[in-house]
Amino acid sequence: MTPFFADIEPITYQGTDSNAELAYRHYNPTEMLGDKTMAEHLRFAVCYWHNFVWPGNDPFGGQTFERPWFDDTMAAAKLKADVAFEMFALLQQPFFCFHDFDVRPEADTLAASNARLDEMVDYLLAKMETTGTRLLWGTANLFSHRRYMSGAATNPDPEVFAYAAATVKQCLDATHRMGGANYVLWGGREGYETLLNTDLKRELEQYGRFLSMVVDYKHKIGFEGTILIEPKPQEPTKHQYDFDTATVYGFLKKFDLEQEVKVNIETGHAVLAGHSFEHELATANALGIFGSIDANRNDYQSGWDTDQFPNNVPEMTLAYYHILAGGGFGNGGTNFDTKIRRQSLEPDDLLSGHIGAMDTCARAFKNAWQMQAEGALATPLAERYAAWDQPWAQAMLSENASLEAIAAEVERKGIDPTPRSGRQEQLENVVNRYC
Ligand code: XUL
Ligand code: CO
Repeated sequence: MTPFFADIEPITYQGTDSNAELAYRHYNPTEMLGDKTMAEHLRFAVCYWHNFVWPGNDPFGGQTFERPWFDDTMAAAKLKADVAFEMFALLQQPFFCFHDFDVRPEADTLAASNARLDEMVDYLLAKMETTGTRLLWGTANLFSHRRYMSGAATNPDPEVFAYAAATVKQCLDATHRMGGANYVLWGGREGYETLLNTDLKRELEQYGRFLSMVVDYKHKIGFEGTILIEPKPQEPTKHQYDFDTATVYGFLKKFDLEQEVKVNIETGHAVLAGHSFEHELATANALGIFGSIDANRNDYQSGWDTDQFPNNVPEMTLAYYHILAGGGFGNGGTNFDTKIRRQSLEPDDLLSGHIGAMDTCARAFKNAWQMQAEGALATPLAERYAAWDQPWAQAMLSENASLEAIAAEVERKGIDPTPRSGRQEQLENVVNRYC
């Protein structure tokens, strides 16, 4: 054991009456909902990067956290892994997620960096074995290093494309070795700052080729996890190609990848795109590409990606409602791509953030489960569309329907629609009853 978390005990479920700082009040991992436990439904994951790598900097100031592993050596990387897995053991969440960059220091050559990653994967695998923590997804950091400043797959320089391809190959191998349930691609630098220096069509073609090769490689090595794209409209890049779920779907369709690739939807990214979280989830369900979530929220005023722990129960209730409506998580899960605030210096601040997040999600999930079970929204929704069940209405949607036939029908029947209330306020009250 490292001294980092001193003698903090594993976090346990203590119920809503508990006043303990470090306890779950709603997340009861073994509680059954239907035929699955809460842990199996929610599939919580803790991210490596914000918790153990981020130094607390912001655009106006540098490091605020002092951690004994903030150092570029392999020994420091191992200490970081020790502490990370100590936190996983305290929280007892089933999964974690990482980038190559998070777990190994960069070396002078790609080959040397890869060797370091391999060594760290062995180290992590041993820890996964002892703690039982599994990998929700692995990913490559194709955005921090200056080589990626103009993109990875979409870079005007083919050498960067090649470097990124070699890196993703390595990270897919690592994820496969670790039994990862998914592999994520977040294209933070796949986009452009100005069209004055950008050939958008060419860059999209490059990206399509790149992603096709990722899918091919996944099949070659027998990786059974899902390849996920994480949409985000901007930040760091002004215009990101993976703007939102609908944009990603159009891109996947163009390159015939819509059966192969799904989306990892992040609360804050949805909001940055001008949507709600549930809009993105419902869109992914409708298009058949829902994969997984990053459940971190933004500050509702600041307008940038603040990666805060979820603490809005109604927002998460609607999110899980849509996830359940789509059949729940398959390979996906609830990842916390979250960071504590830069003033939150104490080790147990890391725990408080996750405990609150897991309780928020558990509470929201139970609400959503109940709403689903009682048809709270599904029944009025079915009623709203019920007229479409009539044969003449269905006929309008059939392949031999035509505008002229419909026009004749309108005349023959004297169709004259009567507007009906959308009942939004009633439905909002229904949701609030569950929250
Ligand atoms: C950035 C973001 C990433 C991805 C993984 O906004 O969400 O951390 O989740 O690269
Ligand atoms: Co994310």
